[in-house]
Amino acid sequence: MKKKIALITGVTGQDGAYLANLLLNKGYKVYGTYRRSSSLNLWRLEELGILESVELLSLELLEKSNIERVIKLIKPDEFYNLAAQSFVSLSFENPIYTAQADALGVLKILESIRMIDKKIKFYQASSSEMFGEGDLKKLNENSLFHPRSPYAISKVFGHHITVNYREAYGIFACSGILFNHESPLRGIEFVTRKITSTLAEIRAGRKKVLELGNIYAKRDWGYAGDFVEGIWKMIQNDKPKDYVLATGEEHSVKEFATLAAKLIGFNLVWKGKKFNEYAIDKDTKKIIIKKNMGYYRPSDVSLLKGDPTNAINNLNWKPKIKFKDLVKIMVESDKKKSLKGKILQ
Ligand code: NAP
Ligand code: G4F
Repeated sequence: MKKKIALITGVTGQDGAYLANLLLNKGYKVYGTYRRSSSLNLWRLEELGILESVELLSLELLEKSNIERVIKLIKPDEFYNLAAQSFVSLSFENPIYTAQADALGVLKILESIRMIDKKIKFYQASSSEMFGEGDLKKLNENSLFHPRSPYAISKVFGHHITVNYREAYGIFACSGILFNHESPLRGIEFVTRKITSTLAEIRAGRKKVLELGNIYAKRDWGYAGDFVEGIWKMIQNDKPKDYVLATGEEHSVKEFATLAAKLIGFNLVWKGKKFNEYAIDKDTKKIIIKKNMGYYRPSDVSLLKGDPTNAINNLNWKPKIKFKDLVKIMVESDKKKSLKGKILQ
């Protein structure tokens, strides 16, 4: 039987690498796109041992001709759009670029699919950030969007245009509204990996302090390996439909940091209030974590918690890794990396 052909944009990112691994294990021919730049970012594919198995093609989301070239060349059965400027903080500094990549980039892909081959199944990486501030209950596919950053607003466009191409042109296009998912392959700019990598470096004596912004922000953190399974299931569904993937649990940044510090071997005590809050190691009396107002965002989202009931009932999907195990997996990985040398990524 002919192998199914999958195309993953953003294969050099966290989810791209895990999804490529999953699809290779399922017998797909996997093509992944990267951005041509001075330094190639292939460490995740290397860590998973799949660098040789994924066919790499260069693609810049802003260039429609790049998208058309790749689609015509490989004729994919399934197109997973994971590429994006995905860092919320950076979207405040580079809002126009973020909108071009995360909003118009999606439209460029959908237009290319419409013009070249409407049978290609399309997945769009939507985000729980689209819900933004407001609803304190668990968020599902029908909850209102109140996006709070240029990133989230761009993702709302990507989400709606995906629904529109499904409704208007009958394309099998679906959108996964994914809550935060993390792993040892998470970029070090995101708060979970920033915490585990910096604490490991402090333990190894190469860094002194971990500086954080809004430690009272709460997120619904799952494991990326579980979430890419849900992405694949959405595309295998009989009908294209959008789903929330989440764990249904909320934890604060402070909780994540305190647990990670304990697992790394610090005995933290929190002191001070509000902007002067800090944590010392009881044994050495040294400051391990302190606040830095520079990491606050112009507008943040204080709580995101999802309701994955529809995915559980209709996709037979379930997150397997719990919060405590997720923190442990990330801490263990960064401890190991820091013992081998400086953590660079
Ligand atoms: P990530 O690690 O930041 O990966 C993003 C990927 O997009 C990287 O491969 C990056 O390439 C590529 N990319 C960025 N700008 C591009 C451009 N202009 N043209 C082509 N490629 C570009 O993100 P992730 O955590 O894997 O997330 C995957 C997708 O899911 C993203 O769309 C993100 O917004 C969305 N999402 C993530 C989460 C989460 O919690 N992880 C939750 C909801 C939604 P380089 O390697 O060259 O930078
Ligand atoms: O780890 P974060 O940067 O992730 P954020 O903003 O929730 O976005 C991630 O998840 C989204 C899904 O909901 C994705 F769509 C998006 O692409 C990305 O993957 O920040 C989490 C929280 C924020 O409230 C932030 O203000 O942690 C808070 N925080 C506190 N101190 C910090 C820091 N965030 C970062 N990155 N660095 C800090 O020092």
